Amino acid sequence: MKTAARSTCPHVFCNFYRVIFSIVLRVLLSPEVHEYFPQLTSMDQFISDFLVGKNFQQLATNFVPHYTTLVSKVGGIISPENLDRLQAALKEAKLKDVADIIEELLMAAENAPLDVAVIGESGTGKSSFISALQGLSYEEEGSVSVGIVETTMKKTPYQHPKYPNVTLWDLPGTGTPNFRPHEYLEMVEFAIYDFFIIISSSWFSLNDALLAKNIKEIGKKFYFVRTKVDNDLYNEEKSKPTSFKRERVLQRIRDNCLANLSHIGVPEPCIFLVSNFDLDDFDFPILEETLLKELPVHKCYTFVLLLPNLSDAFIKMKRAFLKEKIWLDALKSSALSFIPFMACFNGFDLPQQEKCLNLYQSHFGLDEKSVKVITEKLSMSLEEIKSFTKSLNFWLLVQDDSIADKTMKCAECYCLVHGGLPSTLFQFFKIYFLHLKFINTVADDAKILLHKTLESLSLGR
Ligand SMILES: Nc1nc2c(ncn2[C@@H]2O[C@H](COP(=O)(O)OP(=O)(O)O)[C@@H](O)[C@H]2O)c(=O)[nH]1
Ligand SMILES: [Mg+2]
Repeated sequence: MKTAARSTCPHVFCNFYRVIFSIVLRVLLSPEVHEYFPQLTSMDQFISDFLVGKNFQQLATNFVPHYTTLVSKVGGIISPENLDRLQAALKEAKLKDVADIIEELLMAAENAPLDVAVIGESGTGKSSFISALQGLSYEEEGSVSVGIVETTMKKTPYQHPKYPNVTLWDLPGTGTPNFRPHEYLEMVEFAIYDFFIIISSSWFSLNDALLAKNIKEIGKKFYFVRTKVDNDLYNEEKSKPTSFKRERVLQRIRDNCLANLSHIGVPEPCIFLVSNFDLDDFDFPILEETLLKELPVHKCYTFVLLLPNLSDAFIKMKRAFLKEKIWLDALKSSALSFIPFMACFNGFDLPQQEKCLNLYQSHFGLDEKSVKVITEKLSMSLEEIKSFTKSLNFWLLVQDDSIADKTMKCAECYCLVHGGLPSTLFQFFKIYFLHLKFINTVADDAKILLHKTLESLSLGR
């Protein structure tokens, strides 16, 4: 939520409106009506208590246990050290510090550059892997050229189409007989990459192992990705139709790669089997989860957003990160609201809200362009898709009763203590709950569409 000047303050809130507002509140909050009100989550309650100006010492004590329930299993935007900083500032009611720390963390998370190096011989599936990470099909404009034999020794950057701070680097192969890993890493400017992915579609070579050792020595992470396992399965099934067992074939590939890499000197290599044509199958989801666990905290937000919606678990993870961001933004605005003359709350502006919804749709692959691709995949019209989803209708979301109900509930808490509520604060709660509604609905729809797509794929197989 962007900040804008706070136009009204509690002290100058017009008496007339205060009386009217209290009457409306009393009616709305009568026990009969109250029963139907949706419950606030503990995080919503935290924001509400914060704005009321409750005991900050107590809020500081509650902060970390509350925060851990908010984030996904791979963690959140805030590292343990920064959690301590925030908690300390809260405890001493240093609200400007609270706002500054949150601002710093959000800026770092949103602007963190991510540079991924992809290395492998020509033909192993590097370009296909990069396209897959970009979420682009081969035919799409801006996608990487697949099936082109490399003739240069240059590295090629591919900027992610949705997230400009993410660059996927196609690095030249390591296939020369007198390969010198040290010189190679110097040539490709190893320091700029967050991690290296070494790709092979058959055996990993001695050069790959030498490279891995050198990458480790310079303190960077590497992962081995064995592509085209769909081909191996297909060939094996064709050649041994009666004894074919999918898991056994995959285990054999994994064991072979492990034995081969250990033999050429890579201790405990991390190997992921993938098919660039079928990312939700095989080890691609585990690869992404592993990368997330090992990335520095401030880079996780960027990485999570770029992940395609391959499974319920990934959609859940994206939802958790985005909800955390909304919550931190709200906490920052709340902290600033205590500081005189500080701009803190946005007005409720419908076009602005629609833009926000569009952004969340884009994060979950439900933007106009992606929905068009889905309609083609499912052989459905846009109207049919809209009949079982909710997030494609902005007005339906804005007019949702639960947002007004939750806003009233927070307003009640504030009014009980202060006797009235500035209109800017009312709008703040409305925007906060609306954004949470956007995320939950878009994520639910992403799940529904994922399942429909998987169903239609399995029927077509
Ligand atoms: N079956 C299968 N084919 C793949 C896979 N990845 C790439 N390919 C095909 O392998 C060929 C070479 O792929 P490309 O991405 O251009 O490899 P690069 O030279 O390493 O960039 C192309 O025909 C791709 O369609 C995969 O996982 N499975
Ligand atoms: Mg290529």
